[in-house]
Amino acid sequence: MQKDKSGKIENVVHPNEKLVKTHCSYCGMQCGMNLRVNTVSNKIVGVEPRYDWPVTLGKMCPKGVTAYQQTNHSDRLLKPLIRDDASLKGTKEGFREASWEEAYDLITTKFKELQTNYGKNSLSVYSGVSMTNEKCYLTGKFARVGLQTRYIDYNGRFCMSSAAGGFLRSFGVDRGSTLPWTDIHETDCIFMAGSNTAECHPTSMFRVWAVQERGGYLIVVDPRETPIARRADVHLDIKPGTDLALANGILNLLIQNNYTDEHFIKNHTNGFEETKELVKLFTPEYTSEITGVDPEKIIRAAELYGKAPNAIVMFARGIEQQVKGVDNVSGYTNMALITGKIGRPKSGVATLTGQGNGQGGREHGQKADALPGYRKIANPEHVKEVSAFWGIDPSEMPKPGVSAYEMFGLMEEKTIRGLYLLCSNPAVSAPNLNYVRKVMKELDFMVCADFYLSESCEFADVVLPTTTWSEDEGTVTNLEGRIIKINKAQEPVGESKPDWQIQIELAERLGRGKYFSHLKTARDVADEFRGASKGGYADYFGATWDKIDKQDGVFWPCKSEDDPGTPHMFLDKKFYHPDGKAKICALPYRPPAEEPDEVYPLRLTTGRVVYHYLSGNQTRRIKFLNDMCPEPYVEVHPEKAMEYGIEHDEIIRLYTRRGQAFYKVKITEAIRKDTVFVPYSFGHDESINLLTIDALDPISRMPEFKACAAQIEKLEIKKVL
Ligand SMILES: Nc1nc2c(c(=O)[nH]1)N[C@H]1C(S)=C(S)[C@@H](COP(=O)(O)OP(=O)(O)OC[C@H]3O[C@@H](n4cnc5c(=O)[nH]c(N)nc54)[C@H](O)[C@@H]3O)O[C@H]1N2
Ligand SMILES: Nc1nc2c(c(=O)[nH]1)N[C@H]1C(S)=C(S)[C@@H](COP(=O)(O)OP(=O)(O)OC[C@H]3O[C@@H](n4cnc5c(=O)[nH]c(N)nc54)[C@H](O)[C@@H]3O)O[C@H]1N2
Ligand code: SF4
Ligand SMILES: [Mo]
Repeated sequence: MQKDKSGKIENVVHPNEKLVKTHCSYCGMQCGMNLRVNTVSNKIVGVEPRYDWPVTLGKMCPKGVTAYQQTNHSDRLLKPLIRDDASLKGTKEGFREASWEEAYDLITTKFKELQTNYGKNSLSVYSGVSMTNEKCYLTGKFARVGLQTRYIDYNGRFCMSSAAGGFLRSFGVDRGSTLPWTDIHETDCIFMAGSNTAECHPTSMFRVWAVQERGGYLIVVDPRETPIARRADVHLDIKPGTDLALANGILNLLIQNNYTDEHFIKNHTNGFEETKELVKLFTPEYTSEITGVDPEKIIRAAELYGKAPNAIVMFARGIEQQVKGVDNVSGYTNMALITGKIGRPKSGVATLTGQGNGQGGREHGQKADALPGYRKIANPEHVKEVSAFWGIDPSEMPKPGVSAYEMFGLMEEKTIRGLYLLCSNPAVSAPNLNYVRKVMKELDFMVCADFYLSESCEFADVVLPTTTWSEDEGTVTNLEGRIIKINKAQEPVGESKPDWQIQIELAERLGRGKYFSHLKTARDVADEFRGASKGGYADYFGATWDKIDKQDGVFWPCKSEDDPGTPHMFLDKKFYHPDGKAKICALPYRPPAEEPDEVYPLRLTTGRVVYHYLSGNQTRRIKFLNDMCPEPYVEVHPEKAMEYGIEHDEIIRLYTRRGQAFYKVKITEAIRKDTVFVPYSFGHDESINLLTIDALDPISRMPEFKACAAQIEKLEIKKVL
């Protein structure tokens, strides 16, 4: 780093190196980075932050600064793998290297065989959103036009689907943030629920701290005293799974104390009166009874939010991964709608989108019910539009499928017999893993595309080596709704290929080449993809790569070449429901699917640590990150530890109705006494998802990762892990 004459920070370019402008491979922040590429070896050798990237201004977290080490890592899959010995399914053993031709031949034969014997819908696609928009779009087309199956869904079901459901209900549109991140530090109050922001979106923190430094306020809702909770003005230390009661309690106080915006409510919303009636029940005392939060704190939080001239309601998986995740989202969104703190700069609502392309990846047809541009398969007009674009007859468009977790149910009953898994590691990340692993093992035929041999690859018959984000180009939509450009820094390692290329080559072999063969480059896919989104409400048509480059990204909707995009949503106070009004939702409280009882008296919640990413398949291979956090642990409050007679670092058995695992105890005051927490980024016997519950939200079909009943057993004979 160096400063130019005006004091602006600039990146240094080292001799024999070039910098390739791109973004981090991991979370929805998509921090700006330059990959350093040696111009002699043409290999990635390091990283420098991008000081000129307006969202993150040169900031990066420990995962980001080591992300470049993925590309040339010795664990990279260099050639396709074929399993000859089916009895070894579920282990790393029994694979041999093969050529692409052999792998394609086997996949084509098996897929055709299954579809001939059991129908088109016997195949399924399970995808992820660490991929570019172009790849996500093509995966949807590959499933519906290439494989002609209705069964496609993706890992956003475990991640963003409750936020999506809540926003669709409240606003009629699902863009994760109603305002750009560059507004955050200028607001007067942040209400942050169920987000461990400092560990999961660390490069947002300078904007959050700036609010407090300017005299504004920070309210945090979390059962744990996370780093952001520690510095909050009010920390509402909630019992896991009870957010809806808290949201209703706060709404009641906002109404009783006249913090409402009558004009906004009357002209731009529906549903206020019913909601007002419903939340009357939620006095501070009653709310406290359900949530375990001190009533005084609830009153203080409502007052701070109510009084703030501008405020932003933010949330993440803590409130969304519940059986009432959609209701929680609408419940907290109600706060902004009744106070009119939305549809203007510095005020609004935002979910902290999880994966790198968690936003874009849910808009372009990888969801069981969706087509490009966020169109709906259940809508005949939408089917007509997309069919015409793809050149198929509307009658050929498969019907809506089922959600990611529900696909395992169909696999168990043999409705689905074949799986093409890409960009996800459900053998670690799905709930109730004993069941999921058993079902994956029993599949007739499974393909897994990844760049490392993940725990899920262990169940595959064929493993296909894909490229990392640094070996291909395309666009990603960050947590603001800003479409940004990922650039290629290096040629693919070994024989790995980008996912889009693999799908085109497979479609050709399956006899569906006429719908795919015109696509030769990532740019061709990008141009088709922009066209496919045109006219949908997630319209990317005007977001050309040139414009993205010139404008530091383009916020959707962006409908035409001369449309600059939409950083702030609803500035015209027009919501996307047919009458242009937002919906204030009256939402009765209901408890989590499983409440603690005598046998399972603890509340188990799960989540993340700063050093690992999701299932950990990428970050557990990076030495620095693994050194910092080599194994999972269970957080227990000191009083609870005393009750069980267990000590720090002692290994205990943690169990629920579904499974068990052994963890080291981490005694910490930064958790509620009735709650235990385990990070989920670890495989095999260490996976906390062996214990989690598979209860789903009725609307989003999101599993309740954040709350179930558990028990600890102190081991008589000390165990060494
Ligand atoms: N370091 C790191 N960063 C990441 C990721 C990662 O794996 N590692 N993953 C990315 C992805 S895909 C995602 S989805 C995001 C997730 O980002 P977050 O949602 O911030 O992460 P989590 O740890 O899942 O959960 C957040 C918090 O919810 C709290 N919580 C648990 N139960 C409840 C509850 O009932 N109510 C409330 N209010 N809070 C509760 C937990 O104590 C936890 O502190 O992070 C992204 N960033
Ligand atoms: N208990 C518990 N479980 C959870 C959660 C929780 O909070 N608690 N959170 C849930 C959430 S929010 C999420 S997002 C899920 C995520 O869970 P997963 O979907 O399993 O996420 P990843 O670990 O990112 O898996 C992505 C896999 O694809 C590979 N990969 C990365 N990029 C590409 C690519 O471009 N192409 C291909 N083909 N492969 C690629 C990676 O190496 C990795 O093996 O976990 C969910 N599970
Ligand atoms: S905050 Fe997210 S995008 Fe930024 S460096 Fe860390 S993991 Fe990467
Ligand atoms: Mo996520």
